[in-house]
Amino acid sequence: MEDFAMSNSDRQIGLTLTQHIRFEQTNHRMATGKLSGLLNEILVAAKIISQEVNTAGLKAELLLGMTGTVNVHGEDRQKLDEYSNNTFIHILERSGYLAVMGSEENDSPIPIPETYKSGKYVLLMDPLDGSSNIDVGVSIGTIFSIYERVSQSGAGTLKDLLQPGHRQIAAGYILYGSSTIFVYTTRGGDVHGFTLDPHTGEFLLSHPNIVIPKKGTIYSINEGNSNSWSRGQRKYINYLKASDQNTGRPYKSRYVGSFVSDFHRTLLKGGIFMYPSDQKSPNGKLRLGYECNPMAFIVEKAGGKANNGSRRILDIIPTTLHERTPLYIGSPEDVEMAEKYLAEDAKNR
Ligand code: P6P
Repeated sequence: MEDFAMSNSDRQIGLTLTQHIRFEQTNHRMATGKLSGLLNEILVAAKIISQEVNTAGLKAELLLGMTGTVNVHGEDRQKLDEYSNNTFIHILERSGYLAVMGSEENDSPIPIPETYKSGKYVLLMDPLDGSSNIDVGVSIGTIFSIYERVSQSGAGTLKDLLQPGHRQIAAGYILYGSSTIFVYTTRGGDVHGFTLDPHTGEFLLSHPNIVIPKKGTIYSINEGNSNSWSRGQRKYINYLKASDQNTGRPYKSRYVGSFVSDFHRTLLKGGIFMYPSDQKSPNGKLRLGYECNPMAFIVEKAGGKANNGSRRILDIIPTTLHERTPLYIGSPEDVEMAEKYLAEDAKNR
């Protein structure tokens, strides 16, 4: 009789995201089932948005282009931005798992309507990051971050949304690219990636136990800002461009201009993504709460590092919902090397 015993990795092939979330829960990593429920609601929203993003070109009038409004950051709001934000809010506010939400698209906290049950978690999200790339077919993404509420009862508050990143319970992103990929991690878990099968509508396990290389050979930064960089930043980039076989230099330069895409490549291939402070943007461009903290939580779970040039991202205590921070994120050896060069700036100040 042929042996039908399957290896553990064989058993994982075809595992759906819903099944994976349930297995994580049964391993007592999400014992209550409430976090599982919340992640499954996010999964549903992701499928809806993926469908719209992938067919937006066919409904250009309806879904592409500007809405004629701007968001809290003064950035033109795209129709798909608004659609994605509304989709997440409408699905999650009625889930019963959340006490309050924060979104890149909303100036202030999003309360849970009294008609719905309030829950023990709070969620921060960038519903559609990289949206300036929508009309030109470049990959874009959703980023989310989940905490337990700190307020005792009743409606969630801004304080619930201003927790340091090390208190996250779960975080993840969805990349709407050549395929739709859902990557997530939980406090007690590892980092796993799932690819949407358009035929079954299921996210299937495609990247189990993601671990970032200790060192890479790719750097990712907007070189258009180089005239505004600090001296240490310029010296670091010149170091990466110099030839030295022993350290894999010169590094390759890759920059999509869509954070979820640039981060996903860095997570899988290693290297470093940087959005530094510069003369134009002293605090950098990326937002701490719903861009940097969730990606920092994920990269640390995958063995990587994330800092603001000197300080661990997950230790920063937010003071406002939309505050920005400089970001260095990726392979630990690369982030540490960047930190060494930037330390020179501190000495020369
Ligand atoms: P720049 C997109 O608008 C975004 O917020 C991130 O997705 C991306 O990493 C960054 O801005 C790109 O900024 O200044 O290089 O165009």
